[in-house]
Amino acid sequence: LAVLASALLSAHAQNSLPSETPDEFKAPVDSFDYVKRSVMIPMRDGVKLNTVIVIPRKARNAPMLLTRTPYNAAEMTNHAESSQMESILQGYDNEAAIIARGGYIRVVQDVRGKYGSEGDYVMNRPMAGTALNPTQVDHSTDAWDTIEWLTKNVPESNGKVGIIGGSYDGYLPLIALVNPHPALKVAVPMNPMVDGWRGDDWFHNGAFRQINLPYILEQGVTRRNEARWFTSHYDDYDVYLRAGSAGELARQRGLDQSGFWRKVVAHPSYDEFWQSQAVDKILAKQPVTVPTMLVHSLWDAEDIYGAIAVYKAMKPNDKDNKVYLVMGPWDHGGQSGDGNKLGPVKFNSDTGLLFREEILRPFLDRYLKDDAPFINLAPVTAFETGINKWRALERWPAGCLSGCAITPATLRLAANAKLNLTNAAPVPLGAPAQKNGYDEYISDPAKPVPFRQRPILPVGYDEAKGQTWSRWLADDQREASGRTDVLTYTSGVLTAPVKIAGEPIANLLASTSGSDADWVVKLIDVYPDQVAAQPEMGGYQLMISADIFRGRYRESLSTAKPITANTPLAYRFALPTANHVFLPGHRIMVQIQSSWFPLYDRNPQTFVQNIFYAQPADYKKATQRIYHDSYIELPLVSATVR
Ligand code: PG9
Repeated sequence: LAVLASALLSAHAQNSLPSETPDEFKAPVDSFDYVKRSVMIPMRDGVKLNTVIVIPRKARNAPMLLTRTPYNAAEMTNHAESSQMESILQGYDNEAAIIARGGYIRVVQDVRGKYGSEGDYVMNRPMAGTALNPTQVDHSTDAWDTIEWLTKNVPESNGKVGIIGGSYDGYLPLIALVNPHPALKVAVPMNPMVDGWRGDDWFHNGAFRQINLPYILEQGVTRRNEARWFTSHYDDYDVYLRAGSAGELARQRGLDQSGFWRKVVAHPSYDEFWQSQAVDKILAKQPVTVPTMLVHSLWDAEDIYGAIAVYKAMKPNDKDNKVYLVMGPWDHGGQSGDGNKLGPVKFNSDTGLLFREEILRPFLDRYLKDDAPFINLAPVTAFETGINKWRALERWPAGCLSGCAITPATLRLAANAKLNLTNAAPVPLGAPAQKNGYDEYISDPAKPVPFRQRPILPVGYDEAKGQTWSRWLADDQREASGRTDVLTYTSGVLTAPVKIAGEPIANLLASTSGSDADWVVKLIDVYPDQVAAQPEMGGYQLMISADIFRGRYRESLSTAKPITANTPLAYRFALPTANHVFLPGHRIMVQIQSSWFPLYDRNPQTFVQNIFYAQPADYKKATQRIYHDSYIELPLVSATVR
C-alpha cells in the first residue's frame, strides 16, 4: 500500500503544479491611517444597501459624514489604492481634506438599486405613499434607517451624522430633511437636483436637455452602469441633427428599454408627474429642524435652478435661522475644486478653497463635533462676480448687508441693436399689439444655433480634454453674436458700475410665422475692447444669466398650446440668479435666439402633440420677430444712503 501510495503521489506530483494563489489573501492594512468596512445595511422593507465606512484609525467619539449616491460608493471611497484616508477620498470628494484632516468618519452608500445595493432603482425615487411611489420606502426612509443603523453600529462615532453631497448626491440630503432622523445634525446639499422640468437636469421651461440622453441610458439601464452610450461622431452637433428628434435618437440607442425614459417621453409638460417631484415644493411643506447649508454655483451647467428654489421654499419656515446659502463663481461642483478661475474668467483668489476651509469646515464642525466653537457665519455668503468680492448677507436676494436696496430696472431693447438701461419701473407688456419697431431673424431647424463653438465633443472626447462641458456657461458668446439668426443688442460703454443681485426677468414681445417656438435670452457682460492684463479677454462676451423658454407653454406650463402665427405675444420668464457688477468700461449685451443645440432638442416650429415624436417634415423654418417693447427686468442694486 505504501509503495502504491507513494507511486500515486509521485505520479500526481508529476502531473500537477501547486497554485501560487493563497486560499484567502489578507491585505496588511495595519499601516493604514484608516479602517474601511463595507456593510449591507437593512432598510425597513428588508432591502440591504451597500455602505462603505471609512474610519480614521484612532477615531474616538468621531462625527460621521454621510453621502448617499447612485454613482458607486466603492469607487468614491477608493480614488487611490492608498494607505492614506485623504488620498482614497480625494477626487470626486474634494472635501476630502476637511473630512480626513477633520477626523470625520466617512460613510458613502449606494442608493437602492445601484451598484452594491439591493432593491430597485427609480431615478430620483418619488416620495413614498404617493401616486408615483405607492410603496412605504423612499430616500427619506432609507436615510432614516441608515442613520439609525450607523448610530448603533459604529462604536467609534459620537452618534452625530451629517449628510453632504452634490448634484444627485445633493438632492439626497434634501430628501433626508423630510422626517429627519434625530441624529441628523446637519445637511449640505450642493448644486442639488430639485426640479427636473423647470430648470435642472431634464428640461428648462419645457425645452428638453437631450444632451443627457447618454446619462439616462448609462445610469438607468443596468445596475452597475455597464451599458455605454457609443460615440458615432467627433462632433455631437452632427449626431443629434442627423437623428432628427430626441425621441428618434433615443430609439436608435435602445432607450425605449428604460423605464425612466418612457416616463420622460410620456410627460413632456409640467404635469403632476414633475410637479409632485419638485423638491422645493416638497420642502415648502416641511418644518426646518436641521441646520442646512445650500451651495449654489452661479455658472452651474446642470442644476442652476435647484439651490435657490429650495432656499426660497425653506426660508419662510426657517424660524430659527438654520438655513444658510452660499453662492460662488463656480460651475457644477466647482466649490470642490480650484476656484481661482472658470475657463479664462479669473476671480483673483481660490474661491473653492475659501469655501471649503472657511465656510464648510467650521459649519460641519459646529454641528457635528462635541467641542466645536460657535461660528459667526452669515446666513448668506455670496460671491459678487465682476468685482470679485465675497459678500456676507442677511438674506437673499440682497445687494449688501445694509444701506442699499434692490429696485427693478428696465433694460429695454431698441432700434439699431441698441440696449437702454433706465431706472424706470418695468411696465408689464400689455395687449399683444406692437408699439415699437421690431427686429427679425430666420430660425432654421436645419441650422440650429450651437450652444458652444463646434466641434461639440461627446462625453468621452470631452473628458479626455478635461471635461470642458462643465464650464460652457462661461464660454465667449461672440461667435453667436455674429450670426444672423441671433439678435444682439448692446448698451453703450458703462461709465459707472451696474450691480445686480437676483433673477433677471425676460419680458419678450415676440411673434413667429410658425405655430411653436423656443426663445433663448442671454444677459451678457461685454469686456472692454482691450484688456491689457489679459489680452484674450478683450471684447469677451460672458454670459451672466441665460435660459430658454419653449413657447408652447406661454399660457400654461402644464398644457402645451399652439402659438398663433404672426401675432406679437408676451412671454415672461425668470433667468437664473446673478450676483454681478458690470464694471465701467464694460457694456451690457442681450442676445436672443430660437435654438441652443444640441444641448436642447430642436423645436420643430410647427405645433405637434409631442416633440419627442416630431417627424422630419414637422421641422420648418420660421420668421421670428422681437419687438422693441421687449425688455429685461434687472434687479438693480442702488445705495439708499447718498
Ligand atoms: N445632476 C447631475 C446630472 C443628472 C442627470 C443628468 C446629467 C447630470 C448629476 O447628478 O451628476
